[in-house]
Amino acid sequence: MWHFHRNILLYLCFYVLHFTTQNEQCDGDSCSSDVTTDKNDGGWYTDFREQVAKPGPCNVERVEAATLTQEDFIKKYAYTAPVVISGIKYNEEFRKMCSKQNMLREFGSKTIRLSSANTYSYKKVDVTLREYVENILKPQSLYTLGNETLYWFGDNNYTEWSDLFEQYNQPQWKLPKTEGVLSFGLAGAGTGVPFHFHGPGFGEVIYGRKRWFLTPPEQKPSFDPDQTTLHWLVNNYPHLSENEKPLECTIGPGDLIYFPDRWWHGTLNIDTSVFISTFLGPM
Ligand SMILES: O=C(O)CCC(=O)C(=O)O
Repeated sequence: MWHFHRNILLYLCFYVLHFTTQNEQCDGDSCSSDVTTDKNDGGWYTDFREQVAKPGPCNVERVEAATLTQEDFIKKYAYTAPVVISGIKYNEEFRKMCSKQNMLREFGSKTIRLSSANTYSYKKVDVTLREYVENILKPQSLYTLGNETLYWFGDNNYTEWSDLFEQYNQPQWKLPKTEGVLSFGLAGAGTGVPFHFHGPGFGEVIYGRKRWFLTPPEQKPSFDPDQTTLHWLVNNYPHLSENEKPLECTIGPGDLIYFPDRWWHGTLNIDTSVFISTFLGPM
């Protein structure tokens, strides 16, 4: 009888411990415990057993949206350093539109184009949003190659999805002579895009959490372009010296990350995540 009660007690302790600590997990010295999974997850719930990777430390500079002027953005970050801007409040309507229920109701039968989650995104597959959500959107397995993992990010049809895109307010900080092109996505826990680079841009998480890794243009990270970010995190990251480690930050709803031109970046979704990037290109 005592064994029976003891087992129940141990089981309860495990659950209490798990639920009080799961948003404070981190790798490294400082935790991203301030970035938590919002209880209001828009229906994109991620069970803790599906969280195959943890949030990490945040050593990218963080500033409050309300205190960052356009002038400071240009002076301190636009051409030189990434920054995480917190407290973005102007996309609440867009956020409501991205709830699972609303997206399936409004866009479930529309076609989306999935890309393989490797650096050069070769493979493209067209499916309906409903098919993706019900049958393809899954936590990443450590053993699946990036080029065998299908990820929805970009290749958006702005005409068919105009109701959604028109609702998104682009970041208020501007780079002279550039304009933003939007790229919207939804992906499972543990998925992400391995290291790559292109022009400057912003990434915003609408639901879920996303861990970003960044290195300057001259510091190419060591990675296999066909392996997933999760594979890199488990197999390469722990062996990096402090000098080789990328900058990183885990961002959640209300955070916006900016990456300058040609900075290497890789991403890893901690939860099932809805996200949107604004790529800045010449006008
Ligand atoms: O959000 C992601 O997972 C990919 C974002 C990205 O790589 C980009 O914005 O260039």
